[in-house]
Amino acid sequence: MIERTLVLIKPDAVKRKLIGKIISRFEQVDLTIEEMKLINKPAFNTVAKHYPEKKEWLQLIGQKTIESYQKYNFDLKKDLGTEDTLQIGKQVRKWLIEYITEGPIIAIIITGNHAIEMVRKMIGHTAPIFADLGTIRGDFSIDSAEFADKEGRAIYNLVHASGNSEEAIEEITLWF
Ligand code: IDP
Ligand code: MG
Repeated sequence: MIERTLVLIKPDAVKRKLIGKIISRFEQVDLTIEEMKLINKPAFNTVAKHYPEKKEWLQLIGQKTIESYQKYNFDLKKDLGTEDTLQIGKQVRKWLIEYITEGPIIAIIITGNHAIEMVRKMIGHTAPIFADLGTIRGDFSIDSAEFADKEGRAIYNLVHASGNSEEAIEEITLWF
């Protein structure tokens, strides 16, 4: 089943000169680069739409943070001032918009057999510290939620990829 998905190479990856390495991984498995562009200054409004203020999604992000803290027995309340999943989600969304707008990014449409699932598998877990070796996030970073939260920023995890077919359609329309 041929699918299309959206990938963003985030500012930390561009800064670290990883564009080529990341793109070559997708080509290596025979996925196709259908469109690609460098965006020098990602607009606040576009990024805010990319990470919309949807309650369900905010709660999911909040939940991931809580799980990461539990794994290491770290004090969530101390770092984030709250244990409420929705509040944590809102805080992370703010950091995320700051992160994606802070420098140049690359937007790519990738197509291929089961491209959405395949690309997600290739980028790995949201937190690089949990991402398997062999994935993009796992091979190029060791960042984690608690580490990022302590510095008051989003997890620097190099790439974004659409999570499902609805997200893919919305995100492709937004960026292209
Ligand atoms: P994904 O990028 O793996 O799909 P999402 O849950 O959609 O992960 O979260 C979007 C982005 O928000 C992540 O890529 C990461 O940069 C950031 N993020 C997620 N959880 C946290 C957190 O607990 N602290 C800081 N940043 C986070
Ligand atoms: Mg996501």
